Amino acid sequence: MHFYLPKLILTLLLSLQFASAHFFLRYPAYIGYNDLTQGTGPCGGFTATDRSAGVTELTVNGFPIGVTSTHLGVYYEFRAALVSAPTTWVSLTQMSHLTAGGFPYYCQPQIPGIAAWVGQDAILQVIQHASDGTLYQCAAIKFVSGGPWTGYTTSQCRNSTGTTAEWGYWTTFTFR
Ligand SMILES: *[C@@H]1O[C@H](CO)[C@@H](O)[C@H](O)[C@H]1NC(C)=O
Ligand SMILES: [Cu+2]
Repeated sequence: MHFYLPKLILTLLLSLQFASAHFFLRYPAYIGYNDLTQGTGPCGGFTATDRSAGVTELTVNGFPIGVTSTHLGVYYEFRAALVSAPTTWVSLTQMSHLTAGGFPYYCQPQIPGIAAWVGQDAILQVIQHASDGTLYQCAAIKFVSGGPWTGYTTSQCRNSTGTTAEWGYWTTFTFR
């Protein structure tokens, strides 16, 4: 029976890790998601310049960022970098503080792009400041002219009932 105890513990640990789940991008498509490495910047353990999961074209005059999250009351940062300068991150908005709801769905439907980057290979980064740390997701993107794009589906962009948020700059975070 000695052999069963380690296996049971391993199974329990794996299910706990799965249950923690953090957050992931619904739109645009992420470069990669790994619960165990999500705290590693800039892209949660994945290479920022990786284009292998596909490139999403985002209208520069407005596009959605939609996430699924297991955390309440978090702060989000939405940033972008060029593939040619993948460590220079530019904020697309102020920080977004979810004051209610946002679990499990949160979407900001009109994030502004960077007009000077239209046509260039770029990276979108979403940072979630959560009770269990700073978590990262990235997407391989390219800004295109036009927008705001409103043709998204609810599986790409939706809010949970009662979601409220405020924009601002915060240097200290209060977690729930
Ligand atoms: C989700 O809720 C936030 C906060 O109220 C709001 O700014 C945003 O527009 C909502 N998203 C959608 C898709 O309605
Ligand atoms: Cu978490």
